[in-house]
Amino acid sequence: MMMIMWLLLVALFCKSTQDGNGHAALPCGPRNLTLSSSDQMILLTWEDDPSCFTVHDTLVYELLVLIADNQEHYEEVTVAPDQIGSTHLWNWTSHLALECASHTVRLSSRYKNQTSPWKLEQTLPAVAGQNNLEVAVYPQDRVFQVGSTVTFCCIVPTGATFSRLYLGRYNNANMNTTKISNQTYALTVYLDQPSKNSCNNVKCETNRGGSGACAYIDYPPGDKGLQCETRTLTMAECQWTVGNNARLAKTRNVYWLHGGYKKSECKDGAKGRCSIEIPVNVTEVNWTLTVENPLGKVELTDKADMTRRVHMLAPDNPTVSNVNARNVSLHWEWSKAHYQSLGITCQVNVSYGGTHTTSENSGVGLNYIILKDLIPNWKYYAAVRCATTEHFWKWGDWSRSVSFHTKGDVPDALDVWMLMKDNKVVVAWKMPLAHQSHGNIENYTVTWAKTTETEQQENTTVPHSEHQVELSLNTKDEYIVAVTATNINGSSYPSTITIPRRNSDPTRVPSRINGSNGSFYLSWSASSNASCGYIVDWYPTLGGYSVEWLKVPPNETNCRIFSENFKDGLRYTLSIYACTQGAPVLLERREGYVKEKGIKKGLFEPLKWKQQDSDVEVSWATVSLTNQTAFIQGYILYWSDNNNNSRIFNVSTADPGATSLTAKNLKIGTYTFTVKALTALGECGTTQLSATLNSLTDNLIKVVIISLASASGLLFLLTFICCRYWTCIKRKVYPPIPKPVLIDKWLTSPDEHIFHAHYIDQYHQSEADITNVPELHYISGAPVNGLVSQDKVPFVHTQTSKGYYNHTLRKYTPPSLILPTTANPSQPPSPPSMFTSIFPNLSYNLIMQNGGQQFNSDVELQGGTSSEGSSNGYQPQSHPETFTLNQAKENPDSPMSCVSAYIVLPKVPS
Ligand SMILES: *[C@@H]1O[C@H](CO)[C@@H](O)[C@H](O)[C@H]1NC(C)=O
Ligand SMILES: *[C@@H]1O[C@H](CO)[C@@H](O)[C@H](O)[C@H]1NC(C)=O
Ligand SMILES: *[C@@H]1O[C@H](CO)[C@@H](O)[C@H](O)[C@H]1NC(C)=O
Ligand SMILES: *[C@@H]1O[C@H](CO)[C@@H](O)[C@H](O)[C@H]1NC(C)=O
Ligand SMILES: *[C@@H]1O[C@H](CO)[C@@H](O)[C@H](O)[C@H]1NC(C)=O
Ligand SMILES: *[C@@H]1O[C@H](CO)[C@@H](O)[C@H](O)[C@H]1NC(C)=O
Ligand SMILES: *[C@@H]1O[C@H](CO)[C@@H](O)[C@H](O)[C@H]1NC(C)=O
Ligand SMILES: CC(=O)N[C@H]1CO[C@H](CO)[C@@H](O)[C@@H]1O
Repeated sequence: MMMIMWLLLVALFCKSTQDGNGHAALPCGPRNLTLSSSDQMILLTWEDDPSCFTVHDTLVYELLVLIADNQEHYEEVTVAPDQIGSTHLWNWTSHLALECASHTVRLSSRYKNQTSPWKLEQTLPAVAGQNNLEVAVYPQDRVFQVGSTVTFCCIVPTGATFSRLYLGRYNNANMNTTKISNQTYALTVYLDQPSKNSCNNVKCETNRGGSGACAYIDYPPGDKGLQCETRTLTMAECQWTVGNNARLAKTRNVYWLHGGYKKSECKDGAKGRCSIEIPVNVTEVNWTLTVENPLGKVELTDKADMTRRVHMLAPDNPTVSNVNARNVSLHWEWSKAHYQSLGITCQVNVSYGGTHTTSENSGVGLNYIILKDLIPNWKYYAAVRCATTEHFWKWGDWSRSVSFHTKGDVPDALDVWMLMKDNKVVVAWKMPLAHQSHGNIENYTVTWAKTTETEQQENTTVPHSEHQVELSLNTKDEYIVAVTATNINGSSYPSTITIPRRNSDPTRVPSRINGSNGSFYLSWSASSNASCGYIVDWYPTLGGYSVEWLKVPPNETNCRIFSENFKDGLRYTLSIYACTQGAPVLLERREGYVKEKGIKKGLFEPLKWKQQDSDVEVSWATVSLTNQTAFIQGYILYWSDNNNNSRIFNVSTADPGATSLTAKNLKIGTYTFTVKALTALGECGTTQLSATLNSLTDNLIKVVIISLASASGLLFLLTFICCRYWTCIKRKVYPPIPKPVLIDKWLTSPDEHIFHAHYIDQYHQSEADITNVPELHYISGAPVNGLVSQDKVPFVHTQTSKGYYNHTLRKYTPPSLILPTTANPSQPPSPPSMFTSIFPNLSYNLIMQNGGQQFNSDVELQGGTSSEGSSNGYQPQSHPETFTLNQAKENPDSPMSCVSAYIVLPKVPS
């Protein structure tokens, strides 16, 4: 481009020279040329020679700029005929600072392709002449816009050698250094980054030292978003976002704010805010902000009425007065007189802990608010802020926070409930929470009376640490119980609950419930009784009287129960009551686990076993609920032959109440028996037993030997008695002694048996009751059972259950059971039958006695290794007192009446 221009110039020159030589020179030309400069701009003015007034055609001025004798720029300025005679202005901006090199302008005119002979030339010399002694860099302290390309120059003193010219904190890739003359070097830089904090240094280094200049690189003003408001109603406070030239803005931006007829210079404009007095009697004002810097200028406006832009200051000096238990009043002051005539809405934030509540009130010059619904004896913080009611603009600043403590009060009424379990009545209440107690609870008072005799009240006081009390109430009466909590301020309103008659409460079999996600979900059918809703309560089925409850509104018939006290593997009883005006009515009862847990190993310890022919009955005690960490659905018995354990057999029952299982058709040998409980979680509670089965013949031999020994013993006894009472026998040759054939009679007194079975069943937990029984009952039961059970062998072999036990008790309980309690005498049977009866009787004994005694006899007899079993059997016989007593009260029809007759006769002869 430059080249083309240059060629053009040369051509023109040649032409004009030619013309000059070949044609008569035109008199028209420029005169009074002046050359001046501003920064890097050359300003040129000139006039037309008076001879030009004769020209009635377009006049052309040719301008040529030379930098350090090199042609740099050529331009033609056309002057229209009507403009001839005026002063002409022309300007041109050099890429180089004018100080760096001499700038020469040549001016000539041309008219009708004829160049004027008048050529004017003026030169702006370089600042640094040939004789400067210092290194100099230009331009100095200039502001440049980011994105522009600028040229710096360095003038080297005569004799010095240039080494380097660069812009500090800039990437060298953006810089090119060129040589302009022997002593002048130029640096061209593309400015892509703004200066940081201060200017960038342009440095020039030579072998005789260096020098530099400061260059500010920044953006034109970028401020925006002017918004004005007022806080005092006298000053408008305007804010805006300062542009990204904040660094330059601080030093070079000039801010002016106009509003109506007011004008204000913003000294701190770089902070983005400025204030100006609000003009009087002007409603809507154009608020204008002008920002200017060497790179540019912006104008921002915001049209607004300041009465609609009130941003109130914080209320002063908030204070609390009239502090009561549930309300206080909060006052504050206004420092600005203008506010007192303003319609104000104030918002109070009342807080405690993480809880916040707000309340609002309005009024002209509002300066107080009453805070209601506060919690007694509670510490609060309050702060207030306000805004204009009409033309709400924004909330003002929050006042300082003020704290206060409400006065105490009596506690809130308690949440009371009851628990009726194990014939106990427990009245429980929920501990009042801090916001319910309104002061430290000192104690609780429980008052109760029969609903029929409410004037006869009883009461008890419970310390504050307790939250339930057991009452001893008559089960046949309905009671009303009231509980109050007392703190230093007095007692709460009494909360009452009606305790129903207990005996009227039918026993219900609870249905099962399974928890999920650590909770129970309950739903029930609506009850017309439930006038005040429902109460759901729950407690561990075993142990303790800690009850928890939940109240459910009448329109709901389901709920989910959570409790932090829930434990996995613990059975809970859940009850649903209808809330009525009187006593709560039990609707449903459930039992279940939040989450079932596998039952631990050894659940059935100690396992017992008993061989019956080729069968083995493995039995265990009823599984205690305490050990049931899951519902037991049944049991399974596995067995395997230890010597030939290739196969494992099993038998199972789905009866959770079963206490034995029978393995059938076993061979002689050692077996391992394993009993497991069946639960929803699988088989668990594994308990093992190893047993060696004897051949049946061994048992038979034992039975025969024992029977023989017993028979001979009895024979001996009879002989002894006969010898002793020989005379008597002699005298009473007749009547003949009746045979003991009336065993049947014992069996046919079912009433007694049933009663006794029942008795035992009911009190089997009591050791005392049982320990009185065993010996007598053992013997006397033996023969009967022996006789009968022999016929009923299959019965014994069936898998046993509770039902089975009850059954056997009723059917086979020997009359002797009645002995200890009813003192009904029963004759010991003949020895042989007693002995033979021992084996079948075992199961019976097991039932009747809960102690370890029967276990011993059982096992030993089974194993056939102990003599204790038989000694047990013999004991009653060696007990003369019992014997005679029985005889004395003997029924004459009884098989042994013969003997008793002999004994009694001497005393009461017939
Ligand atoms: C330079 O000339 C342009 C027109 O050519 C004009 O708009 C501008 O104002 C002039 N600048 C100065 C500083 O005279
Ligand atoms: C002036 O010169 C131009 C080209 O140099 C030419 O086109 C034009 O006709 C000439 N005008 C006169 C009046 O000679
Ligand atoms: C510039 O330097 C060259 C060689 O260094 C020299 O020949 C020339 O005369 C110098 N020009 C001026 C104007 O001093
Ligand atoms: C410097 O010179 C190189 C190559 O001569 C050119 O590509 C680059 O654009 C120049 N940089 C500037 C800032 O002029
Ligand atoms: C404002 O207006 C009121 C009445 O409209 C007038 O009395 C008062 O002088 C005015 N004030 C100014 C400063 O113009
Ligand atoms: C405010 O400025 C707008 C343009 O920005 C103009 O139309 C309006 O007339 C001005 N109003 C006043 C009161 O100056
Ligand atoms: C219960 O607390 C009240 C209030 O402090 C007290 O007056 C009363 O004596 C207490 N009763 C008992 C039994 O401690
Ligand atoms: C205004 C001004 O300087 N005018 C001068 C222009 O030049 C002529 C001579 O060339 C002077 O006579 C004027 O005074």
